[in-house]
This record gives sequence, C-alpha cells and structure tokens, in this order.
Amino acid sequence: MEKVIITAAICGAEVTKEHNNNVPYTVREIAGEARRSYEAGAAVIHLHVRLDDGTPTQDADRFKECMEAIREKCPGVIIQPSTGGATGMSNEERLQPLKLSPEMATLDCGTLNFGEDEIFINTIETIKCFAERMKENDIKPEIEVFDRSMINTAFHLIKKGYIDTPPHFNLVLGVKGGIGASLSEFSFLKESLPSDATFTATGIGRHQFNIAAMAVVTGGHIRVGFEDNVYLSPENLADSNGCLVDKAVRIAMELGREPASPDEARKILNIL
Ligand code: KMH
Ligand code: ZN
Repeated sequence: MEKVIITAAICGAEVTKEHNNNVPYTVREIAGEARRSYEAGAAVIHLHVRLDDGTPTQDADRFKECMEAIREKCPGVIIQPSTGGATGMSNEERLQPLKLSPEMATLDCGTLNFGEDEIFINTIETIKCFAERMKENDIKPEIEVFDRSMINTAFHLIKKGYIDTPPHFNLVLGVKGGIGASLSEFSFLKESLPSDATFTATGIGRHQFNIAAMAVVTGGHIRVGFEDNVYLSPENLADSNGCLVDKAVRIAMELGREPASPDEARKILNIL
C-alpha cells in the first residue's frame, strides 16, 4: 500500500497547558514539538501559533518566527498553517499566514457549533475568498470537513473552479457540534469524497487512534497531535506530540504502511 502521510497538529488554538502542560506556546516550545514529531515520522506540521502566554494569534510575524524555527529544526518538513485560527477571529486576521507563501494551508469548508459555547463561522463567501487567495498564491488547500454537508460545499467550489483538482481533504470526526467518530460515520464521509481525492482523517479526543486505524486501512492518511487529543492512552497524558506520532507510526506499520517522508508526501499531495 501507499505510504501514509502523518500530520502533527502540535498546538491548536483551544487546548491549553491546563489540559496538558506539554502543549507548546513559545516559539522555542513550538519548534521543539515540531522537531520531536518530525523525528517520529511526521511529514506535515499543521500549525497554529500562540503568544508566550498561550493566547492564540494569527499574526504573520509570529507565524514567520515559528515557521523559520521549525524549518531550521525539521529540514524539508511541510508546514501547513491554519487559516481557521480560533473562533471569533475575523477573516483578515485568519488569512495572515498566507502572506508567508506556505506550501499548504487549511480551508475550512463550513460553519458549525464548536464545543459547548462557540460557533466556527465559515460562510460560502468566506470559503470562496480563502480559496481564491490560496489559488492565486499556489497554496494547496487542505479542505477541512467537520460534517457531510461540507463535502457538498467542496464539490460546489471545485465545480466552480475555486479549488483545483485533485483535492485533498481532512475528515475531522468527533468535534462537539460536528459529525461523530463511529466507523459508519467515517465510512459515510470517506465514501462521499470525490473519486480523485486524497484524504487525511482526524479523530478528536479518545477517538484519535481509532480514526487513525480506519484511515490507514482505507488508504487514507493520519493526523494526530495535541490540537485534537492530549492523551497517549485513556489515563495517561502524552509527554509530547512526538509520543502521539510514535503511536500513529506503530499502528500504521502494524497495518502494513510506512510513514511518508516530506518529499514523498509532496508527491502524494501533488505539490511537488
Ligand atoms: N480552531 C478551530 C476553530 C483549522 O485549523 O483550519 C479551527 C481549526 C481549523 O483549528
Ligand atoms: Zn487547526
């Protein structure tokens, strides 16, 4: 089977040191977590950044500093900034990391309740605007879908030429407000994708490794990391994102798939 691309979502915008003291905030901590994930086999770093006190920010200078530090420690790794940022941020705020011409960036494909009390807003106009910016700057979008309807939106945008083919999706399962993380829900999303699509799958919280296994056996790719889950096993917090990547690699290898290098990932994702 094709090699598996492992993405490490090392930081996120919602998770804090109160959840797990190893969640990185500073540039040094973020670069250190990226390095540990890269050494373990991650080809892609999905990147949010923080101020030193943990406040999420989309500031381009902060992204630049973090991206430079990551590049130094992880030669060749694919850095995929978030354009989702944190709920409540404006579109212009969220778009800032695109100024740095990353190879990839996330393109969130719909609005949903996000946790108990927040709404993650992505109107069709917003998605078109973000997709256009990515297309103009030759940035490969990772289409984030948190529910089935978002795949319909992606089909629409592909048809209208806002998103180039072949598209790459991230199926995110288990967000409170989005689709659940059962096998049937995973299959429903996977079977709904365009036939030429590549996909990564992300399980939130305790679903992280079940979803990883489902992705591995169905030809998909894996995302793990503190953004989505801070536990290595039900009772044990992970010492670093690298431990989560180690576990993802063990699962993939047992199921017959080796982790892709960054260049192999570029080939699979058509970004070479
Ligand atoms: N922080 C969430 C509201 C993305 O990175 O594009 C959105 C998110 C998705 O994390
Ligand atoms: Zn994210």
